[in-house]
Amino acid sequence: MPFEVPKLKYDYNSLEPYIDEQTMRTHHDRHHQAYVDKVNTALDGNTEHRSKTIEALLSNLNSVPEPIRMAVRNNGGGHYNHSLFWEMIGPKSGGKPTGEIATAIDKDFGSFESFKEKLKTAGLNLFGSGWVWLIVNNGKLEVIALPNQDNPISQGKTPILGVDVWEHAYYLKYQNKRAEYLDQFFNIINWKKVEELYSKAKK
Ligand code: MN3
Repeated sequence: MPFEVPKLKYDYNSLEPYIDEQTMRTHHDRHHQAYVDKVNTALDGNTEHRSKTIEALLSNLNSVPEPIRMAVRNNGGGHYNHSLFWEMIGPKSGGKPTGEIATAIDKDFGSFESFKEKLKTAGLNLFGSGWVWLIVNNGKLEVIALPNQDNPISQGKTPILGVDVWEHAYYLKYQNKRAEYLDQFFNIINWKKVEELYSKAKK
């Protein structure tokens, strides 16, 4: 089955004023679609690998034939990352997390404020395009930055929140002000989804 871009579960304009409608349309309908088209093309004709899930492919990249490995890593990664991303953000979101994830953040980062600072600094220090991830690694929360469309699952780690720091994610509204985008990003984090992923990851 070829991969498909999942439909957004909220309106394109519902993340305003933090993420503008035009950015959402271009990002979801064009950028994500391009990753999907390219990974489908790469896997076309490869009966063994095209039947696998995107998670299975990315968590064992070495099993992907060398000639298409980079295309799967980049475009398959783009598909997986963005599919997660649309769920990790949402309207009427943001604020502070509650429940288990809030306790874990306090325990592993000291406080919510220092977690925020850590995520923001990682985003600012990431040179070029990539993502900043909140991951679960051996039961502990960590913030890591990865280039391009690489995903923590390729390193055996579980992502529970991802911030897209490619310019296409923020440039129309924020231009070169990445710091402001990172600050405003906290207004659209869907902590319910993050907590759900956290509960699954620590089992
Ligand atoms: Mn993107």
